[in-house]
Amino acid sequence: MILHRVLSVGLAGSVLAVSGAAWCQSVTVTGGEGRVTTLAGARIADLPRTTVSLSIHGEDHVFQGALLMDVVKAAGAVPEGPLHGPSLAQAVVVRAADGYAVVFGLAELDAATRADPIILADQADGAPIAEADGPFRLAVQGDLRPVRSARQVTAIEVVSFSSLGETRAAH
Ligand SMILES: Nc1nc2c(c(=O)[nH]1)N[C@H]1C(S)=C(S)[C@@H](COP(=O)(O)O)O[C@H]1N2
Ligand SMILES: [Mo]
Repeated sequence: MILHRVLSVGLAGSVLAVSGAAWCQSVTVTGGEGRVTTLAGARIADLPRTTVSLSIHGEDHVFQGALLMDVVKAAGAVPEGPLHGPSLAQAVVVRAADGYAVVFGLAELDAATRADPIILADQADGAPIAEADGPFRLAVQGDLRPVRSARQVTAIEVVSFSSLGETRAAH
């Protein structure tokens, strides 16, 4: 009976998470070989949820969404498992609707390498993110200024700078 209740609450939570602005929106993810995958808002909302709190212009906000690493992995742009070799020379470019773009080293997204989470948020302060900032925005924990917490994210590109060759061949 208690288990049933927990499951019900969990299901209601995920239905709430995909309601609102992000439901009918998507983000494109371009992988190392130029393959483009479109991730629907519902798919992003289905990934494990993480919370990041940021102070923006002196106001505290709580953002919730998927780890950016889980998003690029869900799109097949980054292989599962620990980062090795050529993966450490990959960068993640996140582009916004207004032309703003920010860059991370892939290792910055890796929970085994860097403690502070970077999320693609679809909720701010308990509600879907309004059009002016969303429906998707980054929330980058650990930056001293919120300058890389790009609003209105539309596209993510994983770019390789390695001269070691194919990422998947690394051990
Ligand atoms: N798409 C987009 N995201 C952005 C920016 C921007 O110009 N465009 N400015 C950044 C900066 S400089 C800051 S300080 C934070 C908060 O700024 P805001 O008041 O413009 O939201 O958003 C960041 N995200
Ligand atoms: Mo800023």
